[in-house]
Amino acid sequence: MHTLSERLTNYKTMIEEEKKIISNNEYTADNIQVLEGLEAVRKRPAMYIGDVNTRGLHHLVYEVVDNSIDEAMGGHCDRIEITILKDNSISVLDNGRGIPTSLHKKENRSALEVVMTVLHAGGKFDKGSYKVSGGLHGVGVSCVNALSSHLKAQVYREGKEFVQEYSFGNPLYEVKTIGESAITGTRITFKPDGTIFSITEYDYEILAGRMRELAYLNRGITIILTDERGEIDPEKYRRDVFYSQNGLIDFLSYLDENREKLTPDPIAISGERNEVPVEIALQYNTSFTENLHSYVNNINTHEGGTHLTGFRRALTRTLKKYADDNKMLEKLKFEINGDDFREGLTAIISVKVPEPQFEGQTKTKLGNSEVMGIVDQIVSEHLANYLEENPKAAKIIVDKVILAATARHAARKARELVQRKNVLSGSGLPGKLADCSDRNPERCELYLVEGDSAGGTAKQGRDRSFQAILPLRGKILNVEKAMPHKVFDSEEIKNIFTALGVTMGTAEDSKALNLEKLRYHKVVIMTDADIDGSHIATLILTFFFRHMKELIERGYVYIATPPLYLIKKGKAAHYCWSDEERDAIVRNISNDGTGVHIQRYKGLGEMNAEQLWDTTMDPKNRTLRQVTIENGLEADHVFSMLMGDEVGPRREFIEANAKYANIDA
Ligand code: 0RA
Repeated sequence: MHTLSERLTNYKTMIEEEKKIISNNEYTADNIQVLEGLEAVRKRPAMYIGDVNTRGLHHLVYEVVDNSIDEAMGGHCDRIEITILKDNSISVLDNGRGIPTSLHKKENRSALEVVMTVLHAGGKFDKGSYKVSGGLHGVGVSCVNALSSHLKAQVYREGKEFVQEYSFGNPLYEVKTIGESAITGTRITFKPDGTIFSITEYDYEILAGRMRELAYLNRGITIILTDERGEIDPEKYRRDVFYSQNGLIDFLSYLDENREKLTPDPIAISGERNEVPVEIALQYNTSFTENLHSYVNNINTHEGGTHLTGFRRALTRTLKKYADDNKMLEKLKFEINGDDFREGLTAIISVKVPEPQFEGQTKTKLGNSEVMGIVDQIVSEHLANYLEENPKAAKIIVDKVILAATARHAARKARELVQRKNVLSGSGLPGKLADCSDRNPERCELYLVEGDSAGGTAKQGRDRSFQAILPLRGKILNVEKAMPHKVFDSEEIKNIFTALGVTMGTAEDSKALNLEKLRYHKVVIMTDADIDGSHIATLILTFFFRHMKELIERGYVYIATPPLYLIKKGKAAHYCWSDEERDAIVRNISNDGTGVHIQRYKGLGEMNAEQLWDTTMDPKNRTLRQVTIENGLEADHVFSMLMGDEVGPRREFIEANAKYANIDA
């Protein structure tokens, strides 16, 4: 394992490698960039941290915290404090050994300065040096320095406090000793460069989500997040302490908090082969969704990869063998397939790989082929033992698998019936759809509208060249709770599928959407601006999240925002979307408060076609909220909570988020 400390000693070798490459005449543009140092990061920041928007801004924090996590994984540190300061600077303090400040012989300057100002990882010359935790790009703290208008490094070590400050990555003075210290550790405080980032305000929830995840993935570390903006009174600072004693097992209970467990205890698997430690927690619940989360070096591998394949194979093979050996499948009249073994399964898979190869569109798919066999072997062994030792739980799990296979069989029949009917009914489009005339999906919009009456208004108000309307009757099916084949029975859901032009996923592979024939690139959910309306919007979103996730991932799903008030004085009319806006307008247009008429829109039905067009559908005036999945874990947690059995938390959440604010979290 190569932590920052080892990287420092590797540094000499890296320089020598660079020289070798230069003398071999392989001096390409890429290599020059590395040699140029931090200037390269400022020139092309997105290449190093992904983007210069919200994601990149938060990535800076992860990059710094990762170094402290590395120190903790080496057993030198157990506490990390992250503070958002008043001016949106970030301070990260750990109680590790402190970054060495002694003279780096080769460089003839302090090791601290080398760490802070020399670009290490991510390039060719970084072979063999990896970070166990590692941000997505693993670019190191020098990148953060390059992208900060100001950074201060404080080191507590050898009984002293050392300090060095930088401006845009350049040291302002040599490392100096400024006093004594009874503690050891490192504090990095930085202010992201406002000329590079389009957004400079930190989002507490985004940081909290990642810190919670890190605490679960690295048991025993206390991670404290504090927000010092806002309140003047320090007692009221927002603050969370993330700590997990049992790691992935705790993570699992958090994820499945709102699901009903099938067996009382989760299954924990851990082992190590060829310097690849593997840790897994899994548990079956009564839901019908498969919920797998995988990590490599603390990075969420959204696109899966070899570790996940190894896990799936071992799970299927081991469970199948156990069921066969115990003659539990004899009465079954049809084949069981891999998906059946994962219905209602929540699992977290965390591996540490010395030299991870990341592939895929978002570079979150593990490519190292050796990892597949390692995970497969460890899972097979542990799971086989578990099943032998826990026959009661084993029986419950196998019964669940049989139920899944049976339901899948029923679903296929239902789907075939639907498709046959569609072929018979001509165009195949739902009768309730008022389609648009344009046929270019990139220009076309489909409005999913709550209720026939609002649907009628929308049909009159729309621009029929590019806007299509599909009215939905009342509450659509709660896919979180319904058996999978019910999804194919639901009239409203069938209509959504057929209007969109995508084939309904097979139950064997419900996630393989065929978007080639997608007829609209904007799908707009339009419901009343009240609790019922937000519940309906959430039902529709849950359906998209579970059955058409790709639509959300591509940014095709939106929520319309009808106004809350119409304010009239004489002939002048103003719409407003919040109470504050209403008050401001009333103050503006009336000196005496007389002659002002305020209408509160309770539903879309209270607007006429022209008003609906003006406020909510006209691309020139409307505000559409794009639905995104920033954090798949949090999204899953929210949906399982909103749509699950527990009524209490749902009500609270919906009331607190009446504008659906957290659904696009
Ligand atoms: C290299 C060597 C040593 C500590 C660290 C790096 C270190 C780096 C960071 C970054 C954030 N927090 C950190 N804590 C420690 C120590 C080597 C030794 O003392 O022998």
